[in-house]
Amino acid sequence: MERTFLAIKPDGVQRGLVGEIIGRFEAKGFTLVGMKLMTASRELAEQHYGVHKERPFFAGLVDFITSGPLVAMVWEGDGVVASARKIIGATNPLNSEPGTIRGDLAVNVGRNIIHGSDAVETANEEIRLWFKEEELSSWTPCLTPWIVE
Ligand code: IDP
Ligand code: MG
Repeated sequence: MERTFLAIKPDGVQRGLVGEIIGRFEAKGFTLVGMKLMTASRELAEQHYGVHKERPFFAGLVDFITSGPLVAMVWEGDGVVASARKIIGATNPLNSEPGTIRGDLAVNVGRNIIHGSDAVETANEEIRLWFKEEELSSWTPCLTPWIVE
């Protein structure tokens, strides 16, 4: 089953939006298979955002993402990687459509409250980076037959 890595960034945690954000993925019908509140080390943040290391915002991004607790999560479901990106919205919240998490809850690209993996392969790498296998639970919600035929 397809899985994606999502993280409610320190701004989302500080703003008290954890429940609101998780609720959107629950209500959609995806399955939560891993979750932890943690403060990321610089090493972890630099690895996670390694693809951006030459960008001018990289140092500030690492400072920000390590500045306090975030909520790291793994969600499961058919098509969850691309669907979660749509639910999250465009990177710059001023361009994110209303109805998306960033479109509804954020205004600044450096404070866009949530991360979501951008492809299945990236998702698998990010899940391995952030979680140990034993931290993930494979389970079938009892509502599944009412959500997936
Ligand atoms: P994504 O989070 O929508 O996948 P990416 O382009 O992968 O967006 O950028 C990773 C993160 O880096 C963004 O979510 C945002 O927090 C930050 N970021 C991207 N572009 C900028 C920028 O121009 N200024 C400040 N931060 C940026
Ligand atoms: Mg990205």
